[in-house]
Amino acid sequence: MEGFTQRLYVSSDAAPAPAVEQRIRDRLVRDPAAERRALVAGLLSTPASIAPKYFYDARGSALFAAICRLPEYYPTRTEAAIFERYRDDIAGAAGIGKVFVDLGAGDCAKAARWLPFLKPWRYLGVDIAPEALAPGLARLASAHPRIDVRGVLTDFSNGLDLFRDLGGGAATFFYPGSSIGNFNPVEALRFLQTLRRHCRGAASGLLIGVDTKKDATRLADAYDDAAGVTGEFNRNALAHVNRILGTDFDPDAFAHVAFYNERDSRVEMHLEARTRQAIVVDGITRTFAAGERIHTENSYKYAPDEFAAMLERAGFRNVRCWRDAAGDFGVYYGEGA
Ligand code: AVI
Repeated sequence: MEGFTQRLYVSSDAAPAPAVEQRIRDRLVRDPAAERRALVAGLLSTPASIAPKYFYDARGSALFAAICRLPEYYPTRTEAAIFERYRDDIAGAAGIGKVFVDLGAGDCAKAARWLPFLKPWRYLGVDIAPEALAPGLARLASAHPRIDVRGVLTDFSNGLDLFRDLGGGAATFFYPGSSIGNFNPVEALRFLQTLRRHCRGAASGLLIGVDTKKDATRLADAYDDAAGVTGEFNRNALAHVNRILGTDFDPDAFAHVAFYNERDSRVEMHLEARTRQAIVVDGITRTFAAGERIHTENSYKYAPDEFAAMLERAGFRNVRCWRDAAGDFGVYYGEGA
């Protein structure tokens, strides 16, 4: 069901805070049969694939949080350091008093650091999962009673329509964590164009964090850590698939494989059968030969001039980029024209 629930949401210090559900507009299109069909088709194809969204059940989300703290996984802390160091400068580029749209908000923690600097009149957290978003919104609302705190549940890998949520004014779109890298370049450009269409002139804009192309060994290590956390994260997709399809994958029968594909500028993750595996998928026996792989993720990397050009192709103007001293990660702001 779509729409904020009946009672009007009034943001004022005197009014009681509305319940969390009232702040969240549910736009998730739930079609479990179609999702199941796509998942089965991916497993029965050669090469087989599982979409990366199947990493993120409760255990997978906890493993991803652990990945973000790993010594080898530099993107999260490098981006955070760029934000800390250039916060005033970035806020000066983005401007204050707009709608702050947090794409892939999770528990809203990354965005929370920006609110005192950008002073939005409305915060809009957008995510596919209500579990972290609802408490995150509640925390923000109680810490910032003057901000109109709202959420939208949607899967924006299938497109985005937030026009009704922007209140007709300028907005700052925030898309951190190099999540854009999990789209292929064609999808990424399309998504940036969609964001650009949501912008109301140059007062709106996009603040986005993107991982940079670099030495293949460092990239491979970031996705294949010594403690094996990313391997567990990758294998956990099989446990999640088992629950959805009733299959009997043994996650430990698959090895985690991660490498940088230099030609396509992407880190690839795969699960490789250690021995022959025969899995019944929807009544069909799918045999994986020893050494056969299931492709689970691509994470595209961009040189700063490439990504700035992509933002410009999508229609953003006056693109600026802030980087760490080693040039490992880029934070970009582009004005919506
Ligand atoms: C969520 N996304 C940006 C991460 C990435 O780096 O592509 C997912 C990830 N996969 C393995 N480690 C991190």
